[in-house]
Amino acid sequence: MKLYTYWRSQASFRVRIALRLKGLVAETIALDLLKGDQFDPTYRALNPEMVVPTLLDGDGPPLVQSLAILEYLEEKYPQPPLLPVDLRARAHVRALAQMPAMDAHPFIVPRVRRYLEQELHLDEPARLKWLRHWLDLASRAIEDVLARDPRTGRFCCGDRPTIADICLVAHLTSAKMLCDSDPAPYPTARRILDACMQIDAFASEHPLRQADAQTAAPI
Ligand SMILES: N[C@@H](CCC(=O)N[C@@H](CS)C(=O)NCC(=O)O)C(=O)O
Repeated sequence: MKLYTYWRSQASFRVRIALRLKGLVAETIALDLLKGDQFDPTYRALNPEMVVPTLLDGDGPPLVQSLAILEYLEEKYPQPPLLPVDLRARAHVRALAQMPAMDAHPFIVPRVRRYLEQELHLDEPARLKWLRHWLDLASRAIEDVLARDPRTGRFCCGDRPTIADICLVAHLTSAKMLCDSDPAPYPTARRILDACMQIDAFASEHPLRQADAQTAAPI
């Protein structure tokens, strides 16, 4: 397996955690999104959206879109499971995963930040305000769901990590790194983040522990 990744990428972080939880090892190929490696024609042939992650597994076509990759890994390598058994609980976990991944993350990706800066000429404080707004809005909604749902346990749904936890950890980590957003106002989400970070698959794939983070330009 080969994984095209970027140290600070929230979507790549999701896939790195899932691979580790499943005990799978992928060779990682780091792209520098700030330098524009994603626009290289060779990479574009693999991933026409010019985004990371892309996963190559065997000779088949490239796998793209992190949530689709998580579902692919779940179906191909079912142990340990990253979705609960109960049908309603599966929908609940998928919904919790989609809240940050689909309703917040698209607002904060590099191409949107570039557009705000280069086309709309927003200064850095205004761009940070934008990031905080969308990230905190999702954190608030996720906290409200987690705090009131009886299925919330040590993790987002019960006592083993699922794709909801993967997406929550990636979201809160991005919020901290990109705009110093503090998880303290979201106590349930923060408690789950702490529980996840005690698991090696989460901790060892943290963006700051990636080899390409060491050589990266300051944020
Ligand atoms: N929905 C996609 C998002 C992919 C995405 O936007 N990735 C970002 C990094 S987290 C990226 O590669 N951005 C490149 C750019 O915006 O130029 C997924 O979950 O895989």
